[in-house]
Amino acid sequence: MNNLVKISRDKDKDNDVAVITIDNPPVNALSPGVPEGIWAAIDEINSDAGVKAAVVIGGGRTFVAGADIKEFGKMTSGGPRRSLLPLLLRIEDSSKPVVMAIHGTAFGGGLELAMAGHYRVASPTAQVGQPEVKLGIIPGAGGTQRLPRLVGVAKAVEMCADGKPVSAREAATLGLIDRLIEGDLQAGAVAFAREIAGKPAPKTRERAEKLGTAAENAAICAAARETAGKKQRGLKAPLAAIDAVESATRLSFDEGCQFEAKLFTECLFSNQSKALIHIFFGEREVAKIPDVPKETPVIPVNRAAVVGSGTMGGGIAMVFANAGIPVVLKDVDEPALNLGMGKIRKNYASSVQRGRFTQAVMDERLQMITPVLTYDAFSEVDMVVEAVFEGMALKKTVFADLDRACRPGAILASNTSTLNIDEIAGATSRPEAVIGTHFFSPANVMRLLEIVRGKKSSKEVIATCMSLSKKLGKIGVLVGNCRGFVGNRMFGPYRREAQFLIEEGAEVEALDHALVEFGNAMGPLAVGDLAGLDVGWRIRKEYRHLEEPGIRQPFSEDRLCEMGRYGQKTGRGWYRYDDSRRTSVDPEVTALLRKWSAEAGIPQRQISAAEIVDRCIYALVNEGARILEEGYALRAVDIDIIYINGYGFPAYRGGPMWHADTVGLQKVYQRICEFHQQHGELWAPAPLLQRLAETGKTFAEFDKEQAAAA
Ligand code: 3H9
Repeated sequence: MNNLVKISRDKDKDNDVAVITIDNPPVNALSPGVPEGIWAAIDEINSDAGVKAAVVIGGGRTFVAGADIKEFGKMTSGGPRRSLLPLLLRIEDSSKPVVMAIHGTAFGGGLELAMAGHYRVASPTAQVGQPEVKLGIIPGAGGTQRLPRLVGVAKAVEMCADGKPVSAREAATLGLIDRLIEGDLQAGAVAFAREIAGKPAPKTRERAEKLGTAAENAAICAAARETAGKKQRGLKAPLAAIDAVESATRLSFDEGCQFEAKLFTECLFSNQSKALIHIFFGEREVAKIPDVPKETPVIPVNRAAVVGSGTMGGGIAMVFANAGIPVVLKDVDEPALNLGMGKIRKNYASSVQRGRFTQAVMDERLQMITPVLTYDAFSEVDMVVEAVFEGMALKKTVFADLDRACRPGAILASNTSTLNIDEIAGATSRPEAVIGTHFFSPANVMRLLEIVRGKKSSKEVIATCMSLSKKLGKIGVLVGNCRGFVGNRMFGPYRREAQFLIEEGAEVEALDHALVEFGNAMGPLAVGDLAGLDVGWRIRKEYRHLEEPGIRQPFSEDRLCEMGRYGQKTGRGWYRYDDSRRTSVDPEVTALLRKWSAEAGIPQRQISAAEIVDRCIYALVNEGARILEEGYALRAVDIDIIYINGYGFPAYRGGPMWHADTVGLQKVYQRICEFHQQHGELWAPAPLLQRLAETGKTFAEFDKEQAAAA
């Protein structure tokens, strides 16, 4: 044993149950030393005649949350399997029965450890799961072999392929948990251990009653492969996980473990796994703001308000209501407010219909939203999010009103997606209370929240918004106040290149297809149609005076807008849509594009999918590098998190900056230099990219250097 694993005796009179406590905060990961400590504890109880049974429990807030992910990058072969697999056999072969006592989470290697015990008991609030696919790997310590033996092949395939946890209650009905323990888990587990002591101890690896027939399993696995192909398009690990679970039904336990090991190792050393692990840590890193320490006081947000009940405002009101925060929703007149509330009701009703939650939950959430026409109730709220039309004059009027209506100390946030937060703050007498909270559409679904720091936003206001984002189920990323902030500023060059390519001869559908094949959720033109082409058109008109003369500008989208083709909402945009929103290529657009390009004198040519991807994705990378150097994003990983959670960038590529690192920055830089020569100044390489490429460094190394210097 060591300081990570402790052994003690239960306190009651018999003193015959040993309690093995794993104590490796914060989540009891199976870091080096933990498997060794458990092994020594199992040896000790086996050689102690006074011990009849043992309980393994996690110290602190959880059982074991899995293998130590930080160790994965250091692995040269096989990873933590080498210490875990033999340990699990050792536990299963223990002559004294071992009861695993689960609270918090038993994830990944944690659940694999639990399944090697002879029995499992759990607190009703615990969760168990094999989330490895989310890290681009599969269970590697026998999970794909023991889980189907306990819960059957269908459930094991589901749990290993989609990675979602199941509650302890469900696990109990599945046979994965033997008893739920209300109250003191350790006391309940010890009592349970005493009940089973002396009885035959079942070894999971020797059980076969739930493995089913080959024919049943073939159909289950085929259906799972089809689902994974659609829902986790492009990801390799879910398919490997299905193969591994299926092997349990045709191979012996030992052979199945060897097969699992081969697939685990292939996944562990893949680019997909490296990218997904980068995202796992990145999602936690973005919460760390160098000059806003963890201890910064936060303002309790118990009541909120939203101004504007349009698509965004209504969605934001739902976000507060869903998190249990009462919210007043204001609009200018009855018809607008009724329309907004109607949309919210429809939205909730469709969730009830799909079985996401019950009618009672819907009613409760609706009651949290109070529609209002005046600012009277605003004196009671702790935070307001303004979500009116995107225009500076209107925003300033609203903020001046808020300044009068809200109590001192309330946070005044704007959902602007492009406008200057400092200028908006200037309309109030309290710029320190003003901040941007840029939600993404649909606000109640998308995880990203860009939190825009104004020059005078106070640290308390920043800390509150960062911590609130978690409560609202969002991932908050702090960004600086530049035009379009981080996400939309990068999206500009990306969509610009998409239009240029179309104007140079690429087909509408071929362009979107190339980027969907790359892994993006949707192509840029289809995204434009979904969001409404008129949104960008209005913004471009507002900023037209800033365009530099003599620099090529795309024109096709503006022309479509001039014709009233705004996208899905008008039935026509880049594509044509029928009443049920089925999409088809519009020959009229193809003809118009050829005509407009000929008039503009743009030579037409065949454009490959590879060029489409390079032009669009490297436009993101180049702008991302500028943003990073100018300090509007704190880290390259922040940009990656923004793109994955707000713009449908494939997580298995790790975000645009990580993707560029993976391709190699020299290669990316060279390609950008070629585009610079061919297409002019818009492609001038970002100085940071040039510097990193020339010194053989990566964006990830840049992040590390910046952190070390801070
Ligand atoms: C695996 O097990 C493979 C097996 O098949 C074995 C193969 C041989 N390792 O999320 P939080 C850190 S793969 C290292 O903010 P929460 C995390 O980075 C693994 N570190 O807390 C953070 O650090 P910091 C399968 C880990 O309460 C701190 O702990 N398991 C690990 O919101 C707190 O984390 C998983 O995929 C880890 N395994 O959520 C589970 N886990 O404070 C991954 C966390 O420095 N973990 N950290 O930023 C989770 O899902 C959540 O952390 C959990 C707690 C739900 C457990």
